[in-house]
This record gives sequence, structure tokens and C-alpha cells, in this order.
Amino acid sequence: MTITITAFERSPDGGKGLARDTRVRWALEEAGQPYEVRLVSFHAMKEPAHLALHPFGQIPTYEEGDLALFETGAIVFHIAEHHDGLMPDDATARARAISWMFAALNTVEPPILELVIVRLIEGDKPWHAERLPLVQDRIRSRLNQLSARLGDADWLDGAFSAGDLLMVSVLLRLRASGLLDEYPNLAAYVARGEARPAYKRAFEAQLAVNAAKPPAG
Ligand SMILES: N[C@@H](CCC(=O)N[C@@H](CS)C(=O)NCC(=O)O)C(=O)O
Repeated sequence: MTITITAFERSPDGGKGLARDTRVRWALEEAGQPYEVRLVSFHAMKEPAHLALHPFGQIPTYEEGDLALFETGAIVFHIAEHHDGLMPDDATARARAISWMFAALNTVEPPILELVIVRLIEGDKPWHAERLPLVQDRIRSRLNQLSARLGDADWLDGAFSAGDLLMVSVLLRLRASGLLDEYPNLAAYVARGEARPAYKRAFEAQLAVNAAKPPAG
């Protein structure tokens, strides 16, 4: 059955791979599943046809036969459940990999998204200079803990899993801030993720869509 995902017609990041379709592309590449992409404009994302797939009018979505999914975590989980390459075979190791998926999205990503908001949306507020270091410290607190847990391991819990895929994807958002470089083992962890052939294919595919276009503003 053909898998179709949605992605930005013009990504605001201009193809840096930070839009969340990259996570889904990466999961599909790890799983060896071909897929098609339907590009949507910001306008089309808020129209009824797209809202029927995604109640919040966002990307990515995932369609496969009668199944339509939204939320990257759910999509990556679905791919990992149905194909090899993203989940350990052992049931308890699987459960732990799922914990890391939730940790990436629920515990590590929220303060990182706050930083994006501080930088992109709140830059002109009078309290911006006071808020920025507070948010940076909340991120550091999470990174300290994650760094301590990872130690000198390659991946979070044994072999590479969907938990690593989401954690690396979340941490990639920090690169421009320089915060990741304060944690050499996390920077190396992210670099290991980016070095995976499946990630490279996913990155190149989204770049091909965005490279020739000016970023959406
Ligand atoms: N929690 C959602 C977040 C989806 C999301 O924020 N998508 C962004 C692109 S990365 C988007 O569509 N932004 C445009 C908008 O919200 O209007 C997920 O993980 O899929």
C-alpha cells in the first residue's frame, strides 16, 4: 500500500531539516519503506481537506490505505511497530525504547521549543533579555541529565531505536543555539544520528523540496 506523508511546500527553515516531516522520512528510510510526499502550503494546511487529516492544521500527516495519522510520535511509532529497524525484538527493551520516544517529545522537546519561541516570536518584547537565560537554563538542566544517562554509549538503550531517532531529531533543533556543544557526548550522539544513511536520505529528500525556494516567512 502506498504511504503518503505531507510536508511544507516551503519550509520556514529553508531545508535545514527541522520541519517534522524529516523525522517521518527518516523513520521510513530506516524501515526501508518507499513513500510519496504531498506538499501543502500554509493556506492549504488550514483548509477542510487537510484539517480532516490533521485537526490542528499542521504537518506531517501519514496516509496508508484507510489509515490516516497525525502527530510525529504516533506516526514514527506506527512505522516502528510494523517494520524492522526501529524497535528491539525483546518486549521489555521495546517498552524502554517507547519510553525514550515519549521522553524526547514530552520531556526534552518542550523547553527546546520554548527557546524557538523566545528567539523567533518574542525578540522584540521588553522582557526578552531576562527570559532568554531562564529558558536556556531549563534546557541545560535537561541536557545535563540526558548527557549523564547517555555517558559514552552510542545510543540511549543498546541498539539504535525510534527513541534515538526522535531524541536526535529534537536535539538537532539546538544546533544553532550552541547549547549542544556544551555537551560533547550529546553533540557526538547527534552527529552519529546524522551520519546514518537513512537520515542522510531523509535530509536530502526534504532539502530537494526546499533548496530552490526562499523560506516561507
Ligand atoms: N506535535 C506535532 C507538532 C506538529 C507541528 O508543529 N508541525 C509544524 C511543522 S514542524 C507545523 O505544521 N507548523 C505550522 C502550523 O502550526 O501552522 C507533531 O509532532 O507532529
